[in-house]
Amino acid sequence: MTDRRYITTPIYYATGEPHIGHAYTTILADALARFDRQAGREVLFLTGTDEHGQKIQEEAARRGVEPIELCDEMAERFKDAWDLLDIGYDRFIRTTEADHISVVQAFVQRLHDRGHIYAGEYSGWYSVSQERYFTDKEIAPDRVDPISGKPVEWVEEENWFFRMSAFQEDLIRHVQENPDWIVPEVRKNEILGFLQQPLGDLSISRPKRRLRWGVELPFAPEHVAYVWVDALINYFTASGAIAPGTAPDDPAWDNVGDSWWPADLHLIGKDILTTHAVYWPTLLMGAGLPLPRQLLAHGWWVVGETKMSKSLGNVVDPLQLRTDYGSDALRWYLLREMPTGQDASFTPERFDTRYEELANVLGNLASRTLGMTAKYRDGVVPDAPAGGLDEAIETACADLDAALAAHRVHEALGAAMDFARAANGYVEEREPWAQSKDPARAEDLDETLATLVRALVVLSALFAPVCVQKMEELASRLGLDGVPTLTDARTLSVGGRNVEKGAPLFPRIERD
Ligand code: ME8
Repeated sequence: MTDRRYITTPIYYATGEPHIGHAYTTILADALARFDRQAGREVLFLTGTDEHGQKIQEEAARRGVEPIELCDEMAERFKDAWDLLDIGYDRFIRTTEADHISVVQAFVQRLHDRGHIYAGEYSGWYSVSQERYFTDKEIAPDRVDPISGKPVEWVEEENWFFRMSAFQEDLIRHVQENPDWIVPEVRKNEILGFLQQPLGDLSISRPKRRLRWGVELPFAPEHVAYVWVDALINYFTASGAIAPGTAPDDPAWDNVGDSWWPADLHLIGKDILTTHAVYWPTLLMGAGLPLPRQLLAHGWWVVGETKMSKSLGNVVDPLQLRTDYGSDALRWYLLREMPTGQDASFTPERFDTRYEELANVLGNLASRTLGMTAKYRDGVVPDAPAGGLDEAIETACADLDAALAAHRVHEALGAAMDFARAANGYVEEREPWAQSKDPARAEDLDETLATLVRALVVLSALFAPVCVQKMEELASRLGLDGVPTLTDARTLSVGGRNVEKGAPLFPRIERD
């Protein structure tokens, strides 16, 4: 692994409010970025909004506003939501930014100059909801798109095409030779299955008379770029590989190695796998650019058996959950509950269960450790050996690392929680309340308390990428100047520190 990581989320359509699915991907990216930073890596974490295309144009018309007004408003909504959920992105890109438009134009011109673009006629079934064409087979029998279930429309128009078919063999080889390029494996197999059929060429433009809200093609000013082409290029724009205004044949294109490109990890939902695993890599091949190092396509949050969607009216609002339970609890629930890569069902009962896990295991350990240090030692951590849980710490760190390397984030968090459980087990085993009654066991009690405080210091580091606020709070009660890195947490001296019990970290919450 390099000591730099470039992590991206999809850029979300600026048409609706951020919902729990958007929150999930973005919190996942944020937690991975925090784990990376904690391990000393330099990170570029990119998110943003997808602001061109028919979907935006239609939504703006429906609201009676200009597309850019809608985008300005929605970009702020997404930024506000991410602030409230403690998502510390490094860059928020909007596809209407002048810099991005310039890079898209240079990119498509470069494809054109390299002979990969031609003019043609297109006819097919188009889904505005997914901004994609679907084949007859995919829409049968109800003429709806297979992802959103919304009606498709028949479109016939003159378009510019990208010779995607020319890269089919190279793409298949790339997927086969890099078995971890698409994870989880089920998604890799889905793409290999898709690639067994001959790959068509990709229509990359829309005539302006049908769609005016997009990036004008430099070689065909009567057309705008197909929104997915424009959107995918965002990852490249934000890498800083090509300065806006760079000519399509500038040598800089052949030497992007000093920038953040290629991305290390594109996090996406499985709904947009084809665009990321087929359109994007072939476009990059056409432009002669390196491919992203990995795609992780996660599953869907569903309600009952159904995908969450605005039209079904079953969308869970992440900001309401934050108001009721706090951002840390929401982040914990989403990342701990969904096995990374699979679907998960949102239920209030499971939310409560996951919250109670935080309260009863981690919260309880913190209050008993800090409470006993206050009661038996006036809040000063004894200067005593603190290694009573060292083996459990080793195990937790090794399990966490292995799970993260395998992109099993739920298991990484499980390893952190198992360690908190082990520390509670240590309390039961050592019975500090009994030790405190026997003056001959004062040293034993010192060791118990020092060991438990060390455990809390380590736990603050283990949980901090997810429970951002509460672990800051815990670190401050432990007399620390911020949450330590995991390496420091294992070695810094705890003896002599003043600690403070404070109110429960995860208080009981009454549901109405
Ligand atoms: O597709 N469960 O944007 P989008 C889990 N603009 N994740 C979900 C989800 C759910 N129920 N619903 C949405 C677009 N997501 C394009 C992307 S990228 C160059 C352009 C998450 O607003 C998941 O990450 O429809 C999914 O891929 C993404 O939101 C789709 O967001």
